[in-house]
Amino acid sequence: MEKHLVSDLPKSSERPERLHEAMNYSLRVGGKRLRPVLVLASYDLFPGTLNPTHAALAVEIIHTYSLIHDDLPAMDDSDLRRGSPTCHRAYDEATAILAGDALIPLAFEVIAHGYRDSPELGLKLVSILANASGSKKLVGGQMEDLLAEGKSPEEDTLSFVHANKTAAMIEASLVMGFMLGSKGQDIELINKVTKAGNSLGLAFQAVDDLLDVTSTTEKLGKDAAHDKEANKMTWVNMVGLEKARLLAEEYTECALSTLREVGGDYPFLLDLFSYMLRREN
Ligand code: GRG
Repeated sequence: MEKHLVSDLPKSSERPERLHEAMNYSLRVGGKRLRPVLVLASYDLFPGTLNPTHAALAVEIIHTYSLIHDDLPAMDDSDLRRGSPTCHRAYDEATAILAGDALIPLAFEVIAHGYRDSPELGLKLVSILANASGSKKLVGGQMEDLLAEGKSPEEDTLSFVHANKTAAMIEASLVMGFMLGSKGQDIELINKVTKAGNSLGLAFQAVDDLLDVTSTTEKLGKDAAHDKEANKMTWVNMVGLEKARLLAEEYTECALSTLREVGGDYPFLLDLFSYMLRREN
């Protein structure tokens, strides 16, 4: 993945250099690469003949754009991301906006080019990624998250935000990887993978909420206690630490049991799901 993040991106030396530098900066500065690993591991459940790397790269590109824009002064106004200055701090606000903007079409270009010999599948992947990152999912979740700041917690809003801002991209990662594999046409299995991805995404967000209050800025590579300061609606604010931890465990358990129903070569993914519950950043 790291190799492709170097070889498959516009070079920083290409004009406009500042824009390409900023795009490369945010993509290479770090990050767990969780979503691309989910794409690759989901493909490995029932491997086929197609290369899942392009889909994995596209998902990480969209995720990175969303982080760049989320960090902007108009949104979370964060100084630190992936252990380094945020894009607008390392460059400037206009460059960060444009870097995020340019990453969106790049992701779709990576898919269109990578799967040009399997156009039908390529179109399905474009559609899944566009849907997961669009106004009803990622961007919609972000909108409701911003609208909810400072308001008293409501379960309906919290569920909407978590399902769409966070879980949709995690779910899409698993589904895209699976669809590239040899059982990628099996609707029943796709539905199970979707369910596992949704549960995993909700568990991921519950852990994210917990880490915001239990971890440090150094460990997280982003500002700790940020949710509290911004008066964000989180599980911790809503039900407290203990119950938020229980929720994370329940969602993880659901993801694990659904994954077992999917079958295939799942030991790595099972370990990854469990690690995600124990993660420290
Ligand atoms: C600006 C459209 C738009 C959306 C922003 C990414 C995002 C939505 C908000 C970031 C804030 C946040 C806590 C989101 C939920 C969880 C999440 C996506 C965390 C970041 O993902 P990680 O931990 O990050 O996988 P790395 O850096 O490891 O890739």
